[in-house]
Amino acid sequence: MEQKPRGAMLSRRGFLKAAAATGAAGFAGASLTGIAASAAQAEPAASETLGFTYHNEHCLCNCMLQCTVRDGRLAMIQPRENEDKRFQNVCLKGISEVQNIYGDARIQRPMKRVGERGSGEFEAISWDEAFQMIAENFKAIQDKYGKEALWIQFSTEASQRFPPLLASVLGAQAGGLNGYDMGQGNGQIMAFSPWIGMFAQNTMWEWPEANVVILANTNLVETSLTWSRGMLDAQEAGTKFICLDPRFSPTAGKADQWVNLRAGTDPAFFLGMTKYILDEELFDREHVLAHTALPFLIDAETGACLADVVTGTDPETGEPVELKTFYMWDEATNAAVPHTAEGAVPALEGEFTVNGKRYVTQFTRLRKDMEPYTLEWTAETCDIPAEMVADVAEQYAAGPSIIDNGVGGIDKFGNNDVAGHCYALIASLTGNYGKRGTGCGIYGYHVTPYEAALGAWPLPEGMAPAPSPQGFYDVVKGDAIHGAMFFGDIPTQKAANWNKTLEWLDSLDFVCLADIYHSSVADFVDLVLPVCSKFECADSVGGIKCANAHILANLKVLDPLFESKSDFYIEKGIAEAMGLGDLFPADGEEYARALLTTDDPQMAGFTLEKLQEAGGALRLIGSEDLIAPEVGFTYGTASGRQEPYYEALLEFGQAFPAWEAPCEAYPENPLREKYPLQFNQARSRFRVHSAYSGAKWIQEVAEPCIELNPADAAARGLEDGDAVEVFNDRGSFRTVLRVNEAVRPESAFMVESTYRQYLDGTIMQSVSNDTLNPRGYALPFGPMIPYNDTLIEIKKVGE
Ligand SMILES: Nc1nc2c(c(=O)[nH]1)N[C@H]1C(S)=C(S)[C@@H](COP(=O)(O)OP(=O)(O)OC[C@H]3O[C@@H](n4cnc5c(=O)[nH]c(N)nc54)[C@H](O)[C@@H]3O)O[C@H]1N2
Ligand SMILES: Nc1nc2c(c(=O)[nH]1)N[C@H]1C(S)=C(S)[C@@H](COP(=O)(O)OP(=O)(O)OC[C@H]3O[C@@H](n4cnc5c(=O)[nH]c(N)nc54)[C@H](O)[C@@H]3O)O[C@H]1N2
Ligand code: SF4
Ligand SMILES: [Mo]
Repeated sequence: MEQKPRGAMLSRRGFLKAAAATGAAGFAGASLTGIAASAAQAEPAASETLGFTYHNEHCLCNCMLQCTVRDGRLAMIQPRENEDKRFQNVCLKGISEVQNIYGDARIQRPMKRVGERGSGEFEAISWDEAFQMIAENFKAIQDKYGKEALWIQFSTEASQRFPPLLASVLGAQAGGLNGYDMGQGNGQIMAFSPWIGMFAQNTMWEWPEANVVILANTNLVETSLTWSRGMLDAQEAGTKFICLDPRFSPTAGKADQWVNLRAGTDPAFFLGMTKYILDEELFDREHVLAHTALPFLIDAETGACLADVVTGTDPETGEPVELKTFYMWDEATNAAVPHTAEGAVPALEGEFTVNGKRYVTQFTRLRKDMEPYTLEWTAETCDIPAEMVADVAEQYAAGPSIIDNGVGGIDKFGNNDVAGHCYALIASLTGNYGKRGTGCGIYGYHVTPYEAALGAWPLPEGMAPAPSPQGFYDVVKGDAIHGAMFFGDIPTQKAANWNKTLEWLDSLDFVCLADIYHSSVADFVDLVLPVCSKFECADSVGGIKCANAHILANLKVLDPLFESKSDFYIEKGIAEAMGLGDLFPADGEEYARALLTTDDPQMAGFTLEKLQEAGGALRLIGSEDLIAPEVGFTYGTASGRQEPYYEALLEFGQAFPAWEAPCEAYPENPLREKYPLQFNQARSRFRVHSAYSGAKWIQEVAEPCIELNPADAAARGLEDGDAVEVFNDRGSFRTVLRVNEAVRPESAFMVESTYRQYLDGTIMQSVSNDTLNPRGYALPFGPMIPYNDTLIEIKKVGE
């Protein structure tokens, strides 16, 4: 998941909160004792040592691990003792690392491609040769085409140890917008102020204060594995969970109510709820008048807001800002008055004439815009009973209610922002935003309100990556890039339609991959480099990060296995070969100390030694309370109110959210005759994206497969266990079929991103849709890749 907005939002608040906490003792001392006690209990034998590290970021858990090394080999993983049991976690994947890090899927040495792209023919070379080869190619490309013609991108998981430096040092492009995970955020963000609105502003620990939590597009119990306790605890406290999912997911199984809507129709469901809430007068009139822009006047014809604009100064940044005064209709004086006018009696609905022009309130327009979305229309569009829509609307409106959206499902459809916009609208309308037990956004990931501001490694002034105006999804469609280095498999993941991406890869002068595992793209690059896992370091420390209200250290458990090196030493090796090695820290310790040098009071007195003594984790000072401060009713929007009417989107017909069908996977698409199945792709508790695809113990319980409803399998003469080909006009891949009633008819389900060696040499991304919604470019996080907005057909291999 993209982290920038979360950091940007949390660092300020976390900072303020820490500053306010006086004399609160950190957890560090206490956890020290805990670690010592647990180590004593474990009574390591003479040949055993204990080491500590943190684990995956991209399962959203960052578990702190205690690792036992026996006779030089990783032998046991346990959760690190923690005073706060919410942070004492491990899962099957973590435990099974004792097998996985030695597993077959590890890249073991630098390898240069000698055969055709995709042939998998490589020859081992030395690190010196590898660094020389990279240096020569990088230099040639940058000399010929300019510095920015080189693309150096880290996958999220690969960037979790030391912050990357190489793209800055070389002035290369480092990757622009994400293209995933932020689609619903695109639609929510503007209602509650810039840079707030993608992640919920409060945390899941507040869920017990809600009567209802709607889980939309999230399979929380698998994709926020260790935080699913937040759901179960709230359920025990009486909170009701309603899960919207076309599939009977594990989360739907744990929820109190399941809405099995058709994929891609979440906006329709919420629009139907909104119309019902308006018709039945279930909205919160007082809240709407006091805290939203819905009473504001807009031009009855054009929809433009009646407003005065002046330029003021942002009190925090000192930057000039546009300040807007909107107008409401005051029923006391029968005149338009500024929205800030004291003592006004604003009209919620109606048409009024101001200076000879006709104006209506936003609310009046809302009623009109929602007219098409009757219960019957909603029921038909979502393929669910009309009563279900009315029932969920009543429960939600009664409140206090929360919408927890994940970033799967609709986020991977062309109409994702409309869904997010719907959440913002319905929350504003029913008073379910601002007060305790209410809210919307992503909760599964962001489980604490704290984020510390780590220090940085100082580079010479102005040394930064080249501006990267495009996301990877656009770069692969152009010819601006001539060489690339990927830390982690970017190409098969960050763009849909693999065959097009492959054409782009073929057009490059040089491509290099640094990865721990033999991920799918490995066979298509010129040079493959072995990276060590988070259990292995050349120095005593290999990474420092902030997560889960702690500063975490990736401490040495083992020396790097095989011939692997850390990403840091690979970057440094390349820089040295290019004569730029002096710009890098000498070693891990020096980098770690730079990151721990900060004036953030939450980290006061934190040193590498203290982290080592404490078993690789120190609780941020003043971070005991995981419930965020009440969100309240003042926002950074133009009016300071909740603003679910997006004037900026008038040109797209989306000032209020309006139904828009998915771009490919909609029922009436004539393409359905050829490709009748919608392709639902999600994540699972058995993997972290592609990671663990090659883990033997995991493979025993979770082999890659595509799942079909029994009716769809029977209609194609397919049986459980058949080898199948999945295809459309973009491409195809092969896998095994499993029949599962949990899958909605007319769709197929698969966990994304298995390595191609487990898909008979094919790539799942071959079929996915790369058509971007042009509106995306006008939205804060850019366009999103509609992976799930994909139609496919399935047949037996060889038929
Ligand atoms: N274990 C593990 N955890 C992870 C990850 C991982 O790889 N492994 N990856 C992390 C990352 S980067 C992400 S993006 C998150 C994603 O995690 P989530 O936000 O939970 O998203 P998904 O798992 O993609 O899909 C969630 C559910 O949406 C359902 N769905 C599909 N289409 C629709 C639809 O149109 N409407 C609705 N309402 N539901 C639909 C799917 O059936 C699925 O059950 O997980 C994170 N957590
Ligand atoms: N078809 C389809 N495609 C999708 C999605 C989908 O639903 N369907 N989902 C999208 C989403 S939401 C996301 S977040 C992305 C995620 O997909 P990825 O970007 O692949 O996920 P990550 O877990 O960030 O990165 C994984 C890669 O980094 C490597 N890696 C792990 N740790 C390290 C390390 O320390 N160093 C180095 N050098 N490499 C390391 C792994 O082996 C793997 O190659 O996929 C997107 N792509
Ligand atoms: S993979 Fe498992 S052990 Fe590792 S961080 Fe995620 S939940 Fe924790
Ligand atoms: Mo993601």
